Amino acid sequence: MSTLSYEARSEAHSAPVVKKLLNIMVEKKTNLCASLDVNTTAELLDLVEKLGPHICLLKTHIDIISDFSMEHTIAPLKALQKKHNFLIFEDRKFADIGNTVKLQYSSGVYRIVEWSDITNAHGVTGEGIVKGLKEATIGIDEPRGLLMLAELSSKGSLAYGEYTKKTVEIAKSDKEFVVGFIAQKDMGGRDEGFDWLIMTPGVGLDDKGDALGQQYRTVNEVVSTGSDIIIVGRGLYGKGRDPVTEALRYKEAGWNAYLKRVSE
Ligand code: 5BU
Repeated sequence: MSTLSYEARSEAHSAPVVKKLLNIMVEKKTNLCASLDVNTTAELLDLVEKLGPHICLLKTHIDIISDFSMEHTIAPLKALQKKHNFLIFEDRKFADIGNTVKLQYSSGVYRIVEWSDITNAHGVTGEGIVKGLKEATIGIDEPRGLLMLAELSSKGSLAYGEYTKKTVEIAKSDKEFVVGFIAQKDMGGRDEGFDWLIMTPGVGLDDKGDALGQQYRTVNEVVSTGSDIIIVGRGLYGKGRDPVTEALRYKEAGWNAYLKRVSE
């Protein structure tokens, strides 16, 4: 795993979207990504307004929003992004042939490529998925990055061993566009000149999991095994929780775990 500081990694990195993200992390002293799986635009914007100052990244599942529109959801979200300085990661988990994912990324109702800095894809369909998604970014002015899904947090996940290794191989096919992994631990690559970002969901300080197969690990566990960005959802906004209080708690835990890792 990387024991370099986020500053050093930003300076050396070749992908503009990674530089941008690492710089935000350094500036705001946070490696917290808020994962906001809420049903309405109002709830989403309200949480983003509150949590914006404490996060480096906002993770969305935009197809959960029942009253979605580019005008009333995305435009105000982009304004909040500008105000609070974070990147957006649509957790779309693309998983089709190159030609289809290119269309899914760029068109339809959501036009994800137009507003989301980062998105992700499964390796199951092979290398064409990276090429297809990359083609959709042609003509987009802002830098875009892709994460490959190397491992999942859920119980019984099939993404391990050989599958994970092969997914890492797919990531090597495009050094500029594939910027890292959704994974539970470091995926190596530094000896071959890759400095992938590891983003980790399934992080919770108070719960062990949920009734539908989610499994939580603590902030210290995931950062000490290589996670660069902690993805926290219901730990922040779950029933009875005050999102700002929790965001500050996870932000501090994440930053301290990072400082500990780089000092060792
Ligand atoms: P939670 O409320 O912190 O459990 O939400 C976790 C989020 O991360 C949720 O949006 C999932 O879709 C997402 N997720 C995950 O939990 N585990 C994974 O392995 C992947 C994504 Br990939």
